Amino acid sequence: MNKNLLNRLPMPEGMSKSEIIQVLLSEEYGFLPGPPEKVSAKEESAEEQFCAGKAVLKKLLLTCRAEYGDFTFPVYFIYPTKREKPVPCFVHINFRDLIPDRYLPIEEIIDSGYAVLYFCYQDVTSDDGDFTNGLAGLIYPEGKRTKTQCGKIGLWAWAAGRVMDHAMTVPILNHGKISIVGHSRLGKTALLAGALDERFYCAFSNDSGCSGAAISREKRGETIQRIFQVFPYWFCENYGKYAENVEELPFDQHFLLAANAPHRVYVASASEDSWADPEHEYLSCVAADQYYKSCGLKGFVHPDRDPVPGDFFGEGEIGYHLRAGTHYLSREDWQRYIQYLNLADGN
Ligand code: GTR
Repeated sequence: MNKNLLNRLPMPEGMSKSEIIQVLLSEEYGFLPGPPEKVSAKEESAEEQFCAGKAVLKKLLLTCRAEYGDFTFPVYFIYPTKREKPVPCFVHINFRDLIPDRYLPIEEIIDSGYAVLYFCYQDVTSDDGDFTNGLAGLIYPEGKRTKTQCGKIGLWAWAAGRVMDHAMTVPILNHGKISIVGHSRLGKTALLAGALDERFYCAFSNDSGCSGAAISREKRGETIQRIFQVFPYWFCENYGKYAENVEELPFDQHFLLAANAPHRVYVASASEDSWADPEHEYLSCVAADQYYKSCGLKGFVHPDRDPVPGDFFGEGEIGYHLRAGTHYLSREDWQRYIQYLNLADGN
């Protein structure tokens, strides 16, 4: 572990949660639209015998009523047929609207007693620099943003919050155990959604890398310069000023983990994912540990060594694993998430 780097990072201790969020929004992700006045769900279709009858699959249309207009997007709800009590749930932001999907081993998740609320990010707004479609089109007249209005990550995170609004109205869900999961660019989104919405029990980021969990200073693989050159629309325009000045950042990505306190946050890395940089994702957990501790929490419980593939550190509010292999959201990652949640429940 790069202890020299760790020792010279800006630290969030002494800052309030809202001050941490303020700096992340004004300098990196941009400010999100306010919450809608009302979220309502309409059932479009239902499959009662999904997964050999072990689950119900419903397609819902979620409508968000706000001063800037109505916005509707599809959400899939899959829940176990047999339940003794309200079930925990994952809100999963995915790349596709397929079920099953290679990033969502749904039958296994259902067998573990979890429900899933699932949406496809591009049903919210496109993954490109066009700010005239979907939610972006409502918020940004003529597709133009100011320097600190949010980019696409912020808009996807906003939608995750609306799914949470809906989840809180569903009686079969355990409202205290609703977590958010995303992979890669959607792992960055999951961390932001968790930071902005304390109702999430845990934010799971999978291989989220640059501008997600990984520390930006001295980063290997993707850098702010590179990400802002290729995907400037994920962030607010203001972030561009750090493209060639990473040392000028008044924070680093452990602030994003810290902003998830007091609820849980989880960093999943893959050993061969050098573009995301697993070392710097781990460093971020170590750096955020102090903030969690300063809130009277356990933080990141880990041994005093670098992680090796197969490691799983699940004792604290910051959870972590290092999976062998490349950039992917695999069933092994999901198994760890479920293991972590069960451990937190004392099972
Ligand atoms: C890459 C990008 C990463 C990561 C990834 C993904 O092209 O450089 O930051 O977000 O896409 O989302 O799959």
